[in-house]
Amino acid sequence: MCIAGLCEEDLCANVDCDDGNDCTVDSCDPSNGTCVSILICEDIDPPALTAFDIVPQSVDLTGGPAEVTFTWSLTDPSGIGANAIEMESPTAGQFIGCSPTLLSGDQFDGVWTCTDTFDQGAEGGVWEVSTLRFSDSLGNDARFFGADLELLGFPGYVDVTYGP
Ligand SMILES: [Ca+2]
Ligand SMILES: [Ca+2]
Repeated sequence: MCIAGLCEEDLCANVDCDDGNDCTVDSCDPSNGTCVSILICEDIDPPALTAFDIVPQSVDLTGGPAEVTFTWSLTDPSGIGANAIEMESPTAGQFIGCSPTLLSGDQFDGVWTCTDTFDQGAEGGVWEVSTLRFSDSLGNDARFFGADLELLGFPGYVDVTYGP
């Protein structure tokens, strides 16, 4: 821009300050070209679980170990903080679990996935999701068990078998 014949470079000309977060108002500071985000929401809610799946929901360990993949979708205006899943065997106190990475989207609206393995010799029977736990970046957290997931119409269990 030019003022009184003196021209300055527009430091904000090619700066996109949109951080994808609806809870912030974003602008560019023309004095130095850096982004400024002002929080406009008070976020007291944990992330919203909008989808959850386990593939497969039945594994036969007769021939060896079997992988199981968890995929779920979370939205939160403050972004995701912690995020993890664990399954527990019917009686033997065995666990599998993993911490997901982003499959698509971003920390405000994204699909998360991770894979773990049932070792051959793992206890047979119905394994339950013992913890699906996540929080936003402010620490608002939620925890789901298998029964909670089933109530929402999502799978909460994996059937571990050794032959038919
Ligand atoms: Ca924003
Ligand atoms: Ca939140």
